[in-house]
Amino acid sequence: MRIEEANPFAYEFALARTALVLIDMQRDFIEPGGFGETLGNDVSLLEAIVPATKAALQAWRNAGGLVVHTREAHSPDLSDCPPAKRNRGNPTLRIGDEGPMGRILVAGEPGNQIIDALAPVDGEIVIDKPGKGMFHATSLHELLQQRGITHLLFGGVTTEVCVQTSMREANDRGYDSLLLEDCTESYFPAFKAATLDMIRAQGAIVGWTAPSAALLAALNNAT
Ligand code: TIU
Repeated sequence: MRIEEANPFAYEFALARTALVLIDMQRDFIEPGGFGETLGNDVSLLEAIVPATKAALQAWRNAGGLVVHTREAHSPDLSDCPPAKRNRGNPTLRIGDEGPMGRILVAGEPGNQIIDALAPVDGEIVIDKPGKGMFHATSLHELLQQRGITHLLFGGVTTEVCVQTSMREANDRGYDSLLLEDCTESYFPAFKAATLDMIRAQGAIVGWTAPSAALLAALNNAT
């Protein structure tokens, strides 16, 4: 398959070798009362990408593509949360503190669940990651290698933090990655715009970007 409209040039992928990766579409970042809000952010901005992300997920599922969901999640004893991460800044609640949706950024808590609209279904990979990047301290690279995955389509939040970190990690591991422009968002619109630019600069130094409609069209044309 080929996404002609991708930037900085056309992106080619084989369905069987490609995974759709949705980064951290969890209540902690998207709903009030979670980690995103404790850091001082207006979380309402992030909701806007849910319809396009849901449509891309549905089309990808219909095509039979592999789906990966990640969650930024720490174990309840916080043994995988470095003090530097927990203690930085001046949030209203820190990682592990009790908040309105349970303990902040802790696995299994209500706030740590992926939002209902994008909830994983049987057969999809769900990765709890203690870092910003999806390969740090996870088994994801091995799981993708076992399945012969070479290409990754990304959506999720936030663009310049967990999404960009994961794309850079993927780049160094040899994956060809494309970020779906309307399926990712930041609390800072200028940071989203800058991230899209820096990903595709210098001849796709990190990867490609494209609107999700271009992916849907490629999938439609293939059937
Ligand atoms: N704060 C922020 O923009 N993001 C994060 O802390 N994690 C993710 O991006 N998932």
